[in-house]
Amino acid sequence: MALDQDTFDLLKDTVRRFVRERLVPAEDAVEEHDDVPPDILQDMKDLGLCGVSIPEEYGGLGLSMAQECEVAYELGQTALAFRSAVGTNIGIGSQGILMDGTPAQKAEYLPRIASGELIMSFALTEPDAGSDAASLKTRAVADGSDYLLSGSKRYITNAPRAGGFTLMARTGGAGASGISAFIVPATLPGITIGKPDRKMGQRGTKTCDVFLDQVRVPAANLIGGEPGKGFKTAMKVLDRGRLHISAIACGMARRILDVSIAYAQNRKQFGSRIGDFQLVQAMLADSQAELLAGWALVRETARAYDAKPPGASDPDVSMQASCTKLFTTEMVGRVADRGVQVHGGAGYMNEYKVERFYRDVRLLRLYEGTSQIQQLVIGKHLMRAP
Ligand code: COS
Repeated sequence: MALDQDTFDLLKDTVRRFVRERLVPAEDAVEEHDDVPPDILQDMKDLGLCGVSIPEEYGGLGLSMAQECEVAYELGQTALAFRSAVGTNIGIGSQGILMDGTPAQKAEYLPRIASGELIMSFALTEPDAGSDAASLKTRAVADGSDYLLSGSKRYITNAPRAGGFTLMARTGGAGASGISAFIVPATLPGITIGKPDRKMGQRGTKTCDVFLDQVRVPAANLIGGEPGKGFKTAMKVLDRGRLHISAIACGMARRILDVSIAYAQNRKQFGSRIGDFQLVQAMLADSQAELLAGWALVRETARAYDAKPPGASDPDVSMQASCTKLFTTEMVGRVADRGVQVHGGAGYMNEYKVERFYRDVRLLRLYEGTSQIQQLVIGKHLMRAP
């Protein structure tokens, strides 16, 4: 699946202009009100951003992973809350249905997710199951032609905005093979949305707990129609998500570098622009080199991702996706740290964008698998090699 090159070039150009002309000027409002203005969210939906990863037959734009990463790179160059508002529809909320859903599930949900009419969240994490996702406790007990779901989910991105959840629950015994994935409409009786989380950064992104108390979900909403497949679905979704986050990390590194260069060109000390001092140039140069390396890695891994059969998992590609997330999210952390350093004392002041971005990028090393989980995935893969 891929959009033809000419149409894609047009789309990318439109997104780039939209980011510069519409989103960047709204960054301060997002920070101040801790929300994405509804008219901007609507514009993002109208641009088709909720459906970039969904095939055209279901109303999406049908981008390849490589093309999606190019779009994510553009979206990464502004407050990360904008990307987050549509990010679960693009990735972790929709892809389980696309990869493993039945034809009826795809036909029912994907068009509404692609248009943004339905905001879909991904509910895997729980209070006692974060990195150790296979230990999740939310139970789904068969009851006639339904399942009854009870448990709690934590830090669920977009839950306050969501019309539905791709939700992992335990239908069988302990471990990964006892987990199933469900499509759970947010309006079902027994679902309670918790208070919005107060976070270090990324103001305007919405996360909270989701509680389920004997929520009656039709068996028809079991993704793929077969229990016990949910953990693998979640892992495949995360492989893809990790690449998307990597592209976002590179986009944000680009933005931080741009604001740091602009500052170094304007700020004068000792009678010169600070950017004329070699010690400042060294910081900018390190960030530029690391950004180029990270972005090349994203493009190469996205190419490998697109080369495998759609929806299939390939341990080599999973390992590469983990390498890419590990490198790029750690890289943007270093770029942000240097960005603050280039700004000197001003970099610690919240009227400078770099202070905000420094806090915002910290999350990238945590969600969709911490850096340490990426190291584990890579290490395990290497130790399996013959
Ligand atoms: N694609 C498809 N299948 C996968 C897979 C992948 N990327 N990764 C693992 N699996 C399969 C394994 O092949 C195994 O299947 P079999 O039992 O048939 O062999 C099964 O899933 C269990 O895998 P494994 O034993 O490796 O699972 P672990 O419990 O050791 O967990 C980690 C693996 C730690 C990698 C996983 O729990 C993880 O990614 N944790 C982080 C969760 C996360 O990212 N949370 C963020 C939430 S969204 S913000």
